[in-house]
Amino acid sequence: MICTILSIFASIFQSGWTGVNERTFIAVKPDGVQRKLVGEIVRRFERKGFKLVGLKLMQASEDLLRTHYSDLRSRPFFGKLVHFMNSGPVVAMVWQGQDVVKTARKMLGETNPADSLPGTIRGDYGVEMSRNVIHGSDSLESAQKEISLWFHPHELQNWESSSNSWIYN
Ligand code: DAT
Ligand code: MG
Repeated sequence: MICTILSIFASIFQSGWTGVNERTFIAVKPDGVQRKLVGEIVRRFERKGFKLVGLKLMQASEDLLRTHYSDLRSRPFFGKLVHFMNSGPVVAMVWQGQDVVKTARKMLGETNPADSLPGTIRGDYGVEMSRNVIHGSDSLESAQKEISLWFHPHELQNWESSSNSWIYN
C-alpha cells in the first residue's frame, strides 16, 4: 500500500506536473456538446486563469470509455453511462495551472447537479445526475491516467502564456 502511494507520488513529481504545471483532464460530455455549452465551459476555464494545453472534438469508443470509467464497472449504471458517453461527440481538454485538479472540481460542482451550487457548471446547466454536462479528474493520479488515456503526448502543447505574470505572483 505504502509502496503504491510512494510510486504514485514519484511518477507525479517525475512528470513535472506539479505547481503551475499541474494538469487536469476535462471533457464536455455529449449532452454539453448538444446543448452548445462548449464555448461557455472553455470561457470559464480561460477566465479563471488556467491554460489550455490540449483540446479535441471526438467520438469516444466504448473501449476507451470502459477504461476511463473502470472504477465504476460494478455499479448498476455503468452500462448506461458508457452508452450515453458514446452517444455523440465529446470535447476532450487538458487544462494547466496551480491546483487545477482541485479547482476544476469546484468549478464543476457536485456529481449530482441538484447538490451543486449556482455558479458551478453543473449547478448552472445540469438537472440530472446522468446528464451532468462535464467530466473532470478527481485527483492528481486520475488526471495523469486520464490525460494519457485520452491524449497522445504530441497533442499537448507546451506554450508560454503572456498573461502568466498577471495570474501568478
Ligand atoms: P464525477 O463525474 O462527479 O466524478 P463519478 O466519478 O462518481 O462522478 O461518476 C461518473 C459519472 O457517472 C457521473 O458524472 C455521472 C454518472 N453517475 C454517477 N453516479 C450515478 C448514479 N447514481 N446514477 C446515474 N449516473 C451516475
Ligand atoms: Mg469521477
